[in-house]
Formats: sequence, C-alpha cells, structure tokens
Amino acid sequence: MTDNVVALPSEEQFQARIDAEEKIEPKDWMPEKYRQTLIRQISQHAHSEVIGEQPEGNWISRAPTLERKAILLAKVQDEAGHGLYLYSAAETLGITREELIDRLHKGTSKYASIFNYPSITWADIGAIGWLVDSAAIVNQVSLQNTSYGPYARAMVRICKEESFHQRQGYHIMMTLMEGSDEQKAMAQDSVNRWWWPALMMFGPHDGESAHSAQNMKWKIKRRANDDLRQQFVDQAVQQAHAIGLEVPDPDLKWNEERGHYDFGAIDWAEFERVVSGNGPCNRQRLAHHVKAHEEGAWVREAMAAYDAKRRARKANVA
Ligand code: FAQ
Repeated sequence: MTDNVVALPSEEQFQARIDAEEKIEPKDWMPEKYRQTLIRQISQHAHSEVIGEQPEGNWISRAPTLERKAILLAKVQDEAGHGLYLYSAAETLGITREELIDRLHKGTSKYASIFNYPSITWADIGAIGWLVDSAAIVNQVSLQNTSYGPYARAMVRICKEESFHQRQGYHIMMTLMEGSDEQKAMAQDSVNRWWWPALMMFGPHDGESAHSAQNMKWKIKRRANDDLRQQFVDQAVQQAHAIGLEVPDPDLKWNEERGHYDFGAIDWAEFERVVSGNGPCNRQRLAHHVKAHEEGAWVREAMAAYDAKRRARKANVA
C-alpha cells in the first residue's frame, strides 16, 4: 500500500490564483514571504492608525467649539477602530497582538513617518484631516483590492470613515480661510509644515522602493508609490487653491502635456531621519505608547480572566 501524499500547492499555483484576482484567505497555503510581507505592511498600517491618534488627541481638550470637539473625539475613536480591524487582520496570519506591539516598542516595526511631526496649532488638526487623511485614502482605496481577503475587507470600512475625516479637515481649513488674517496665516503655516511630510507618506520613488516590484506581483500593493503620490498632488493642489491656500513648492507647475502637476524634489534625507527614529517627535510618540500600554495591562488581564471564567462555565454546562 502506498502512502497518501498530499502535494503542497506550488508558488506557480499561488501566483495563478493571484493573477485570476482570487482573494487569499487565512487558511489558504501562501508562500512564507507573502505572509511575512503582509504582517509587516498590515502591522505598520495598524501602528500608524494608533500612533496617529496622538497628534490629534493633543487638541481634543482645546478644540475651539463643542461641535469641533465632538467631531475630533469621534475621529480619534475611529482611528482606534481602524487599528483594531488591522491588528485583527494581521493576527489571521498567525502572529499575536503581543508580538505585534512588542515589535513596535522595540522599533523593529515601523509606523507612518508623518505622525512624528508635532501638531502645534488648531490649524494642524485641519491639515492632518485634509492632507494626511487624503493621502491615506488615495493609498487605501487601491488597497481595497489587495489580494489578502481580511486586509481588503478591513479597507472598505476604513476608507468610508477616512473620507469623512478628510472632509472634516478640509472644513476646518475652509473655515479658517474665511476668518481673520491671523486665522488665514495659521492655516497657511500649517500647510507649509505638513505638505512635504504628506508627500513622504507614499514612500520612496518607485526605483528606490525595496518592496514594490514583488508586492505589485502579489497584488499586495495595487498601485506604485509615485503614481499614488501624483494623484494626491493633483487633487490637493486644486483643493488648496479653491480656498486661497498656497502650496509651499516653488517648482509646482501644471504640465499640459502630462495632464498632471510637476512638483519639486522631496527631501529624502529628512524622510530617512524621521523613519530611522530621529524625527521631531519619534521618542515622545513611542514613550507615550509604551506608557499607555503598561498602564492598560490590568484591563487586558481582567479581560483574559473574565474570558477564561466564561469558557470554563460554558465547558461545565456542556
Ligand atoms: N513612513 O519599499 P517601500 C493614516 C518604509 S494611515 C514610514 O516602498 P512598501 C490614517 C517601508 O515600510 C497611514 N516608513 O515599502 C490616519 C519600507 O521599510 P521596511 C499609514 C515608510 O511597504 C490619518 C521602506 O520604507 N498607511 O494615515 C514610509 O512596499 C490621520 C521601503 O519602502 C499605510 O500604512 C512612510 N511614509 O510601501 C490616522 C498604508 N514609506 O518595512 C490618524 C499601508 C515607506 O522594509 C490620523 N502601507 N516606508 O523596513 C503601504 O501601502 C505601504 O507600506 C507603503 C510603503 C506605501 C507605505
């Protein structure tokens, strides 16, 4: 009698499923590198949502009106929810939440560079909503079609909420631009500070991007960094001009032939500095997260104890 050997699917068969636009689900066979890449990207994304609460949380108690405060509070809660869906999606790949958080705290897992800049005025809340959420949406709309099912499905709801966030940010900018000279200057100053970091959110140029080629083949990434960045610039410049804001780029110019805006060079040395832990707020952001995580240990323990008790009771009844 011969043993019944079950052949493992090959990378070619896996690629054929991707090419046929099939979604890969948690229990499906996948190359180890595909799994690791997804853990890297989804966890970085989750950390970004959660760390991104810090610059905005800074203004909850100082929002100019009760209505603005309620809206900002809801937005920050949405970001926490996005973190939750994304950590859950990452966990389906066989990694625990504890490991994911541990990697963040040890600095072996990144989060978006943009959240290492300070939010020093109320207009920064407008700029974050308008520019940062716009950049996030441009990228994330394409991720609704990413090849990994749980990540793609998480993106659908996240995109709907980000689009509300974008509008609330633009509305803050619009209101400031209809206000006093000081308010207009505050709005312009925040655009001057957030514009270039927002362009960096899309990552290095295509030729320099370490992961793009393989990620595009696996359809983890559906559009290239530069392509997404260009779409963002084209949209944001028109939105800026519509309310009287200037974009801080002397090289910005409409290119009739390309049908896009040409724009100036990004300061990649600054990007490297921020990504490697030396931006204006890196240490503060991480220290705050570590402290909140430690102070919340009792909540996690209480929930685990409650869950264990509930399971034991259920087992006894059965
Ligand atoms: N910051 O080869 P690539 C939000 C790293 S959510 C830090 O091009 P990849 C919502 C990259 O990880 C914003 N690191 O990499 C919100 C890699 O390093 P590694 C977050 C960056 O993965 C709004 C290296 O550079 N969104 O804002 C950055 O193919 C308001 C080489 O780069 C997502 O995470 C950066 N900007 O493409 C919340 C979307 N760019 O890992 C609160 C999902 C690149 O090898 C308030 N992520 N790096 O050490 C992605 O789409 C991709 O990961 C990219 C990078 C496009 C970010």
